[in-house]
Amino acid sequence: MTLKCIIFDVDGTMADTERDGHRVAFNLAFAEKGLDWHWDEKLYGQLLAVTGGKERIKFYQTDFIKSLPLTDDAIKNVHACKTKHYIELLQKGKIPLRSGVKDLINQARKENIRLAISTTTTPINVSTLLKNTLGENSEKIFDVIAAGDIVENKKPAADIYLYALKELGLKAEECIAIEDSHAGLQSALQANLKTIVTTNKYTQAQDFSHAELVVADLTEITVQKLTQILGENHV
Ligand code: XBP
Ligand code: MG
Repeated sequence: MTLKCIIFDVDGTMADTERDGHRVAFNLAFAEKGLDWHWDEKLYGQLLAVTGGKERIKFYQTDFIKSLPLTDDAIKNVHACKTKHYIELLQKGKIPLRSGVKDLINQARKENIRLAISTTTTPINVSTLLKNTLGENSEKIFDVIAAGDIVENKKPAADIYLYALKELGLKAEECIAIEDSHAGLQSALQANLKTIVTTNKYTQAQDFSHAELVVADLTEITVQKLTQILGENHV
């Protein structure tokens, strides 16, 4: 099969957004909303077991503080405040792309390989990250940006990747997914996508069985390598 599209995850894959981005934004929102919550690096690493910021707040209530001070509407309100703070961090240029991401994107464009995004994060977080790392109109580089609440079930469910494939009009066999976490890998695998994993501090010890390749970053990954991987086990 010819490689037709590379589908990127965002958080932890395109950029190391969690520890110094989302986590900081959550804490700024908690303070602004008068909540005496503080998610330190270690606790946040545990909370990352649940994808989706709103779902993560709910998880913190049920499994950590074991009380439900915030209703679903209140969670939405706190999360909107967090997104505001996260975008400000991105606009200050605080979160660069990870090594190798820009080169791989440029290579794919040169070889007319399509690009897409499948992420759990809120859509405006994606557009702001792209604008502040790849330039004002860089969203147009991606034929499909599948993000956040556009699907009912977040990663590890396959929904976001199945949605992206449908919007792309491509079969899973024509694409490669690039992920950073166990949940993201499961999501891509359940959509029958061959997947490369690029690890980060929060995910390096997770289970990446059935990933085609696990790398520390994308500097070694070329379009040619991805094409080879897609063609392997060619029946
Ligand atoms: C990572 C997530 C997101 C972010 C927070 O998404 O699980 O929820 O942690 O963003 P991915 P929101 O790895 O799929 O890019 O608060 O906007 O959900
Ligand atoms: Mg991720």
